Amino acid sequence: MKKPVTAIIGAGQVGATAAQRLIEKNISNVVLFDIVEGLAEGKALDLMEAAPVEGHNREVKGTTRYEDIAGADVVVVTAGMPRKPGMSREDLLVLNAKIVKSVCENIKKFAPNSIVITVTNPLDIMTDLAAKLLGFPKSRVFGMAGVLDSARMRYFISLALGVEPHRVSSIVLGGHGDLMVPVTSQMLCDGKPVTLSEADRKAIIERTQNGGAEIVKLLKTGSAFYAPASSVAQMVDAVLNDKPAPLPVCAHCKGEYGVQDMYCGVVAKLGKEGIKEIIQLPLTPDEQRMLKESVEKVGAGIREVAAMAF
Ligand code: A3D
Repeated sequence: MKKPVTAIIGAGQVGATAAQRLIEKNISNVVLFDIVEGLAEGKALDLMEAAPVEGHNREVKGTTRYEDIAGADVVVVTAGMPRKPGMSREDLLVLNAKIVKSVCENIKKFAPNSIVITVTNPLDIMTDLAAKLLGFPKSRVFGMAGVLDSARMRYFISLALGVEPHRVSSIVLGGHGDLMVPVTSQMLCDGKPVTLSEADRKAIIERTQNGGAEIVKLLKTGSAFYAPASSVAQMVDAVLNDKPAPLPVCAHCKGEYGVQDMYCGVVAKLGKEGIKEIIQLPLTPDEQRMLKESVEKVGAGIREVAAMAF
């Protein structure tokens, strides 16, 4: 039986760490691509030299040749520039739109049957752009943000409760930006509803919304990559192995939450064909209002890109 292959475009912090997660968790083989000569090859070799110690049988191939992504089951797009301190996700718009365009042309040519998971920021806008450029069924193109944002929220809730992070579940909906919607009405610990003080609840919303910026500020160069890479790996695993548990992802909506023909962070079941089903959660009026604002902001960004020549 053919071993599943994930192609990762961009061998930077997120791409290379995602490759590490995928092989060390035994999820798939990886083709790691970058335009910088030697970068993907060097990181792939380094990762493979860890295989005897880590004890896995997966392979990573580093390359600068797009031909090598042929036959990939999943393509993860992490090519792009990360945010620098003081830089908004929107500042990245033009820069990353050009990169996503060239990446999509090659995915279309060399991996036309793949499932595409975008990571490049600004996430929702780049996912919409990728879907339009690729022309694949929209169910086969979606973005990673919700798993990461929800993981950050889960961690912050666990700190407030003083419990292990894995016992907490929670969801973040909407765009991957300052207006994302941490759904505090659905927080659970060991499957039971969590009640927090109003001050804690507000602090968790704020810290989650600023989760990416908090790390950018600390690192000073570059942005988060360990948790983003874990989130990518969980999504690839859900796709390749038809995992039944729904995940928060940036998916194409056809009326869910009133969002028409647009990409937005929602909860969805993933599988070999991509997005299998979007699941709508009951939201409080406040959460519905926040989601509407978040969606409007993403819509403005999408229109901005549509009007751009790049
Ligand atoms: P970084 O470590 O700079 O890696 C980006 C890589 O892309 C570099 O190795 C570049 O050489 C490569 N690259 C640039 N142009 C091309 C191209 N045309 N084709 C192929 N490769 C190219 O960045 P990073 O890994 O930290 O972040 C990558 C992207 O993911 C950025 O846009 C980040 O903002 C974004 N990101 C998103 C999230 C989300 O939650 C959505 C989280 C973390 C990072």
